[in-house]
Order: sequence, then C-alpha cells, then structure tokens
Amino acid sequence: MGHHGSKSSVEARVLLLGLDNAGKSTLLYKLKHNVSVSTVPTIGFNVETLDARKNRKNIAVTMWDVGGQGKMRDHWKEYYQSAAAVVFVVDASDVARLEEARSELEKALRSEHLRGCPLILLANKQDVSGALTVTEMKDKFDMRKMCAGRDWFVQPCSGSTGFGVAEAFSRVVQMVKLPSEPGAVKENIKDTVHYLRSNSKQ
Ligand code: G3D
Repeated sequence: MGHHGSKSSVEARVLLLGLDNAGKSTLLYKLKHNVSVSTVPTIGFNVETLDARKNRKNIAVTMWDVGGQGKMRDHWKEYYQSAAAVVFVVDASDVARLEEARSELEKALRSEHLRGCPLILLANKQDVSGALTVTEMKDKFDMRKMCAGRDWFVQPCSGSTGFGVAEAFSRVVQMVKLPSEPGAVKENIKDTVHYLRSNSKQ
C-alpha cells in the first residue's frame, strides 16, 4: 500500500548476531559478493540487501550486523520486533568462548520481541581443525530446549572458504517470516540508519 514501482519487493529483516570475532563481517562480505544488491555506508555497523525469491515473490533480505556493538545494543532491541529471522554466528573453533556465545544467544532469544522468530545458527570456521560439528553444537547449546517454540536450524559454514555460505542464505530465505505488506526497502534502510545515527550521537 502506498508504494509504487514494479520492482517493489517485500523486505525480510534479518538480524545477524554473535560475539565479536565470530565471523559476522566476513560472512556478510562473502554473501555480498555472491548476491548483493546494495550497500549502505556503515556507521559502525553493516547492512546488506540481498535479492531472493520466495513463494513466487521477490524478497529483499536485509541482513543487519548488529553484533558486538556494545553501545548500540539497546537501540537494536527496538528492531527486534520487526525481525523476520535471527542468524546467530558462532566461532565453532573457539571452544573457550562457546559458553559465552551460548549465553548471549539465550539472552537474545529471551527477548519478548523475538518470540517465535526463526533462528539459524551458523557453526562458522569449519575450516579450522577441531571446530565443533553440527551435532556437537546442537548438543552443547541444547538447541531443542533453547529453541522450543520456534523454527531453528544449525548450518556448518566457513566465511573464509565460502563453504556452506550459499546454503546458509538459502536456509534463511526458506525460514524467514514475511510481513504481509510490501514495503519500500531502501526507504526503510534510510529511515533506520537515520534513526540510529541520531541516537548514537549523544
Ligand atoms: P566479527 O564481524 O563477528 O567480529 P570477523 O568477525 O568477520 O571480523 O572475523 C573475525 C576473525 O575471524 C577475522 O580474522 C576473520 O578473518 C576470521 N574468520 C572469519 N570467518 C572465518 C572462517 O570461517 N575461518 C577462519 N579460519 N577464520 C575466519 P582476523 O585475523 O582478520 O581478525
């Protein structure tokens, strides 16, 4: 409604979460070189728009890299409510920080706004020997329990080699919950960037 232009597509906003060093930027960069449409200059965070088809519709998946921005974190809560999916990236080779990652994920999923929101867990850095397998990851994170009441999937990948990255994106497209109304994606991004910029100044 209120949107014209034949290229309109439905926006699916995806939150990219995870500890610092998990590999979020690397994965986003890898995706961008496969399927990206546009890049908004960053103001301390990354956002990419990726085109896809779902249910015979064009959809624009905007991937918001919202992890690791300690100071900005509170503002992101407000965007949780419009999230079509959460992608949580874990460095599967960093055994020392697994518990920290698990607890961070648990905290995020506890958010009221993310209730029922699909979760794709990326077991990243599979190219590193000793990286946890999907089975080990499901076990360590007790996924069935932690993700009760939502769709979830654990995808092994490597942002460095590209292994599993396309599969991860397909999975995201398959699992996102689409909003019923089409929206002007570029405007949404602009508004959001504007909002975040004005809120990060004080
Ligand atoms: P972040 O955005 O989640 O903080 P980055 O993480 O994407 O900045 O990645 C953190 C470090 O991990 C980077 O190394 C990056 O090259 C590395 N990395 C990311 N993905 C992989 C992967 O799949 N395999 C391996 N082996 N390394 C990966 P540097 O040394 O640049 O800090």
